[in-house]
Amino acid sequence: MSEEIYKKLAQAVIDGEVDDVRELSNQALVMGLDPLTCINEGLTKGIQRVGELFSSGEYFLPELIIGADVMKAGLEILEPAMLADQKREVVGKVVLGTVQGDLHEIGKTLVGTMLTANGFQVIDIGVDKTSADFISAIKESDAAIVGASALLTTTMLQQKDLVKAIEEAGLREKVKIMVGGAPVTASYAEEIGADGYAEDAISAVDIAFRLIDAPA
Ligand code: B1M
Repeated sequence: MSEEIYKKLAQAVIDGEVDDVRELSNQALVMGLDPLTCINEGLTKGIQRVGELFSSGEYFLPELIIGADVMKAGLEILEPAMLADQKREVVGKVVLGTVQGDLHEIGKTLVGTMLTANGFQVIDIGVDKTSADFISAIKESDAAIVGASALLTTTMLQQKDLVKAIEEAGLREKVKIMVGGAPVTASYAEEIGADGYAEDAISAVDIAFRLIDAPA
């Protein structure tokens, strides 16, 4: 039964059916399904398929935009359920954003939700943020970690720029840098001098705990 819901959630994202996604997300919660599994096995599979259809020329930009909006409608229902039981004290502050020139927000927001659910205070500065924006937020919040997301092969270069800008601002000893996003790899993270790389939102939580040397 749960498999069926995941498949229907994915299909609704592919078809751009916002009402179906809302109904299925609510139904999943009533059934007691794990919201994160619904996101990973349902909504994310759906948006990945939309990406493939876009790559192969079967879908165009409007379908990409609709797919993202439909996924966000599902996340609006499922993400609060992940935060409902959160009672931990704040373990550390994280400044999180998507780099300059990049408008992809879904993965970054999901990382933020998982960090919040695990006791981090997340300062989400949004998308298309310059290195200077990240630095202002680090200074204002005194964050222990900065997380930069990039979804495009062109914009992942901004992560390198951010590491350099943090060094130049004299903050390198104060803040740990975590990078992620679909085109980013562990070896790229190492090459640019970041402290950590996470493949997905769950591993981002593990990495964040490791970076501040705290028990998960
Ligand atoms: Co865009 N887009 N897009 N897009 N888009 C991709 C990334 C693409 C792979 C699609 C494709 O061609 N198959 C392709 C990139 C190609 C490349 O560079 N190699 C692409 C393109 C080309 C573009 C445009 C250039 C299209 C155009 O205009 N012609 C354009 C660029 C706009 C811009 O940013 N300047 C564009 C626009 C858009 C929309 C705005 C329409 C929309 C985003 C809407 C929004 O976010 N509000 C969109 C979407 C939806 C996608 C796909 C289909 C889905 C992205 C997504 O939300 N995935 C994407 C294809 C794909 O990824 N398969 C695609 C779901 C999300 C949960 O996963 O974001 O990977 P993800 O996040 C994961 C991990 O990566 C990781 O954890 C997350 C959760 O598990 N992670 C981190 C992410 N950030 C992290 C940070 C961390 C740690 C882990 O630490 C800090």
